[in-house]
Amino acid sequence: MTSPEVLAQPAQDFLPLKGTDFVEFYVGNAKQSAYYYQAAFGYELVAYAGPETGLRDRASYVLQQGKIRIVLTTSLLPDSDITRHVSQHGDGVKVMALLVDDARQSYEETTKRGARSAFEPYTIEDEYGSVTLAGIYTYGESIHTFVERNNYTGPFMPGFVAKTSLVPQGAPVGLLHIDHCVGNVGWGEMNTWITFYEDVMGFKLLITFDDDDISTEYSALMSKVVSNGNGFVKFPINEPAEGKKKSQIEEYLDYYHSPGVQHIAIATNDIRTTVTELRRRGVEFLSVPGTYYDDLLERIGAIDEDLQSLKDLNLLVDRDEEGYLLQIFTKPVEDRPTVFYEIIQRKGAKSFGKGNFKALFESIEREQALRGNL
Ligand code: TYF
Ligand code: FE
Repeated sequence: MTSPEVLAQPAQDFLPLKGTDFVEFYVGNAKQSAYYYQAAFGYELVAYAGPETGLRDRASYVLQQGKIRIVLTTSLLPDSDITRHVSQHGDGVKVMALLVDDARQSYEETTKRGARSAFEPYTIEDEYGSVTLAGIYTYGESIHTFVERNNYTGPFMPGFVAKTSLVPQGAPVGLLHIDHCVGNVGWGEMNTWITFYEDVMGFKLLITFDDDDISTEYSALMSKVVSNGNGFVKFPINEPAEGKKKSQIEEYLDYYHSPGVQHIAIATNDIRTTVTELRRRGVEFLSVPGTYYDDLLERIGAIDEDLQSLKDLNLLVDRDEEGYLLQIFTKPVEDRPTVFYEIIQRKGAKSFGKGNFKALFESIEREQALRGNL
């Protein structure tokens, strides 16, 4: 007979992930985007690659705050994969890179389960050590790059040189790590991609939000959240649903012209200080009506923060069985209504703010209406 201890053993994780290594955006003008991320969001410029380092086709800026690393890449050519990506999608996320111990094995385990290859494993090295990279496609044109850092000690990876700059107003604002990265996919495609994360990447379904949760009168969407084994990497996937109004997911797809990353949620442990500073630097946030706060404490119970301070900053609060969370959403950070950021502080809660969906989606709808897309 099998002992209970043996039965309790979790299945071997065939894709152990140590976290998000970087998120790479393809943008129209990386020099100016890098300034925005420094001045507005408080990232620090740490590395660079471009013509000065021998690249003829592109330039990339690497920005860091806490454990978050953002790479901003632009094309120098009239026609290239980057040029075409920017032409089709506008500025957007190309790569969600995942830190692994073994990039070759990660590539093999996922491609043998059906992942479409983006590029085969290769190793690059310089005087600081070596890095092995491999890539697979996920939804749309987005890819997951597996990054294996063999105790690499350089500023980013071989090919990049250290680069700093002093944007005087650009001190860090307390951004710590990526909490989750959300994808928008087309009608009827959500389950295909949930199955991809389950079967090909070994993720587990955490939560399902269906019509009853979301799409009644409000911006219609369905959403499921998958997580990797250790919970460090969480990917909610949204698909549009039929509703009374045009789905916010449909609006995204109309402007991004394919599935892609919708929002990146960034953790802070002091959301009031973080958001005060982001607002001072001109970051624009969605807002909910003052009446949101009228019955907030009745809905969610006692919290550490003074209610007025949350109302002043327009922060949203939600509670689950394990605690509560505070969150707020930026407006899109491009001219197209595509990628935006969420700032989130978790105080025990592991959920995603379901109690705020109504107020949040009504707020998004007001913005959609201003754009003539409702
Ligand atoms: O990540 C989430 O699930 C929450 C809620 O278009 C959310 O941040 C879901 C869909 C959406 C905006 C926010
Ligand atoms: Fe979110």
